[in-house]
Amino acid sequence: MTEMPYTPTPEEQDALRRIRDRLGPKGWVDDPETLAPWLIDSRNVYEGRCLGMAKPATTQEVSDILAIAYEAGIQIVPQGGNTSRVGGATPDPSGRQLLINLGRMNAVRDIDAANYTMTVEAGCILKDLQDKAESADRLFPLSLGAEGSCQIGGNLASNAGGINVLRYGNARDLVLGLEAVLPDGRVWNGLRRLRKDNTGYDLKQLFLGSEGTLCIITAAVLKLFPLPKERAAALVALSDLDAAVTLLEQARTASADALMSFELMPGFALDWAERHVEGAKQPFDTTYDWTVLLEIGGTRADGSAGQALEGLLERAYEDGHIVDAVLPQSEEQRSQIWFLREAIVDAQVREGAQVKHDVSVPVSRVPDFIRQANAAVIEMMPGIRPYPFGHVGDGNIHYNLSQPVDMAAADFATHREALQRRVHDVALSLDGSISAEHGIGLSKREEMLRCKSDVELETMRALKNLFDPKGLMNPGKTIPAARAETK
Ligand code: FAD
Ligand code: 2HG
Ligand code: ZN
Repeated sequence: MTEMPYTPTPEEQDALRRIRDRLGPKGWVDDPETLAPWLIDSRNVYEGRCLGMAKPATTQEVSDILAIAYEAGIQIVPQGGNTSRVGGATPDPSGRQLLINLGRMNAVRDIDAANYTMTVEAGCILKDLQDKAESADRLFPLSLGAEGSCQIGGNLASNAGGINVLRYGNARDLVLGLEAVLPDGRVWNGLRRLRKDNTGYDLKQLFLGSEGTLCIITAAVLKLFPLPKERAAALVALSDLDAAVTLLEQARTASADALMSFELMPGFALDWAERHVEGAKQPFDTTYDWTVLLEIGGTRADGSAGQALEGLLERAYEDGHIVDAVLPQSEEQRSQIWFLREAIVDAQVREGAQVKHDVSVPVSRVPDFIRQANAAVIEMMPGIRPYPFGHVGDGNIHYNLSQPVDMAAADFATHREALQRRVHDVALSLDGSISAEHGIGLSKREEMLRCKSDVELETMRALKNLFDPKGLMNPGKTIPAARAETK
């Protein structure tokens, strides 16, 4: 049975007409074909509908459309590049929500190289910002697989992590100032470029990571860093899983903490990438159990980063922590190895149904986490294929699972929740988190009830209510409803 599309009330129709008039034809999309990809999340788990997509080009337009929507009680789903892994940017199936996509707000307002800052609008594509910073001989270090399509507003709203957190921190650590529009349309201009500013509560930190539930981020002042003049990378094969933690410790010391990335990958993931992703090439002739891609950034182009890396690897080889290593000899080879790292994500999709996780534990407990989670899921489902990889330098593992080869994908999907609970239990028992970098969105909302205290949840609800008393901003995301009363 096909569901009837939602018919807006006369008040909503009037508000939508005013919004369309305010934005003009470039600022409004309601053609089903153009809308379709924006209504499905990046994992193809959620599909929604909407009243239309507003595409404001200025902060004032965002303010005006929020004010109109607020008055008419229209629910809003803020959206950037729609690469969320937790369904955070997908509207619900009711058809009553309005998408606001920031893609047209893509200007870099200012680069202040001496202050090491860049003021940017929310719709800038992350990769464009990296390039822009580089052209001013600066580094903007946020980097992740979706950087060619995700927007800085989405990165900040979800406090994204990625491959350089080890050295530079998460998205929230990279922001000095913020501009945001509150649900009723009021604009907060907090675009300060200060490294020291202890003037009361830090509102921007509340908005960063709020996943579109408190405000729409329209611009930000981002921190820049000296551009590394050389990058020395290696793909190494570990003697065993524990060696990952030992090598990480040694790499931080050997590089004087200039280690930028430290990514763990199971050897068979490299094979899967070569098999399924065009252009991906596994450089080893053997499938090792565990590999790590590490990279050191040097501030001088004098080969010192490369020397530090080689010295580190020689010692690690002598001590028996690594058994093999590939050191790229050119920029092209270095990008091939990074391509392989990003390709393992797509490769897993081609191996059938999957259940994803994004947990973190203290770095020292990563090996225990992987071993305990493996034992737990294999006990639940013999034949399941654990595919743990990720940012081990941050204690962040994407403990993904692939279906047993002889199981129907639909069958596997029915076990998703039970598997996720079990994996989350292991992470929580090791003092970990159920969401390291992807956020809560829709897919982890109910798990919040298991890992947050009443005090924490009640405070979050009170803050939500303070900023968004009508509950219009990204309803149903991030914050779970109150626990059902138990007798
Ligand atoms: P969207 O998906 O559009 O939105 C994300 C959330 O932010 C939603 O809740 C949305 O409502 C809200 N939002 C978006 N824009 C705004 C705004 N301007 N104001 C207020 N709220 C807003 N994440 C990591 O942390 N590390 C990774 O390494 C990583 N790798 C990825 C690799 C791939 C291939 C993919 C598909 C995703 C990956 N992600 C990763 C997940 C995702 O968090 C990031 O891609 C990115 O931060 C999301 O940005 P976006 O613009 O696509 O936001
Ligand atoms: C990564 O680290 C991303 O590659 C995506 O966070 C992880 O989708 C995933 O499983
Ligand atoms: Zn990740």
